[in-house]
Amino acid sequence: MSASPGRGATAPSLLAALEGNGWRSGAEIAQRLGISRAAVWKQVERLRTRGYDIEATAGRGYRLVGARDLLLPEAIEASIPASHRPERLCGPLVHRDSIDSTNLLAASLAREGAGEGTIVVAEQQTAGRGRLGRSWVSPARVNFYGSVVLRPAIPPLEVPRLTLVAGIAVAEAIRATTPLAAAIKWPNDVLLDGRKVAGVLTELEAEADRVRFVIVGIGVNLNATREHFPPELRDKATSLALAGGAPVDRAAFAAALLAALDDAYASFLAGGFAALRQRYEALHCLTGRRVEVDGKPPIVGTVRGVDDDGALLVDGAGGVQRVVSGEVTLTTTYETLR
Ligand code: BT5
Repeated sequence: MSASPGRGATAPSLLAALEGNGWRSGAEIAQRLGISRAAVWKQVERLRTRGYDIEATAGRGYRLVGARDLLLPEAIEASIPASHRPERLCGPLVHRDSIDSTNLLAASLAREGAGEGTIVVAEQQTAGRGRLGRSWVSPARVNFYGSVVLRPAIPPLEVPRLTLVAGIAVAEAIRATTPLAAAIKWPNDVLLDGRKVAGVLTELEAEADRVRFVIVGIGVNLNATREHFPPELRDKATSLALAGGAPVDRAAFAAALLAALDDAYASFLAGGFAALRQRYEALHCLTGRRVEVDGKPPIVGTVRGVDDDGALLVDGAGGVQRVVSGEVTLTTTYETLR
């Protein structure tokens, strides 16, 4: 994924060569990677500066002592199954230890010409953003924060559908990597037992009828504890570890998420949201629920699902109405959402 067009063409990484916690001689690694022993040493140094603890002993070689579970491109790539060849999200994969917002860096890279499939991930965000000026709590080294650059040939009005596409990918990745029944709350929340575990922020730069680029930003709480959330969020937010009781391998989750997003995005490009509607409905937890959608006037009614354009169908006093944007609240309690 790093600099090559397809993951299949990516050279084997040093991390992959060190996998398994045993000693590997410099000569063995050099041969496997097709590089010199001096180059192996350089790569070891590079990984060390990026948080990996690699022992080096004369006569024995190198040993990976304990990767501090980071979202490094090498670690994410090593977790992607060989059977998954990305169609669109082929990288490069840019990693930052700390950043204001992955969406902002992805947008500036896109303005400088970064291609579709460029991915930015960070260990921490100092100004993580939600929708409408809200913020996204982004503590260091426990969660996933990532943004992808997309350049779809669709009218700007259809871009909000990509939020739903990303929601499918998040919920499917959670279901694929944990026993947890993640559900989507239209349009952009992913919930576990009614608590928010992930959010999607889709932003675009466009001319009147042409999209220049779209940034799809995804935040997923992985190993955050209650203490990582401010008090006002502790009953509304959760993480995979909090809900499932087991810590999550963050790089492996990132790999599953990127593969699911690549897959859902390819279906979207081929058949529009209509091609994904059933997948969305299967994960959507509002259908059949009484809701209120803010607006003037607010719409109150029972959710009948989503249509082929991704609009929420709300059956209220005036018949079924299509909702294309707005905040949806349940008229029953939030905690009952599953
Ligand atoms: C979202 O906004 O749900 C979109 C979140 C997108 C975050 C990603 S992280 C990578 C990329 N870079 C960014 O800067 N952003 C994206 P919204 O629907 O407006 O929800 C925001 C609300 O969710 C806040 O007002 C809080 O109530 C709640 N919230 C904030 N941080 C949270 C967290 N970590 N987990 C759960 N809920 C949170």
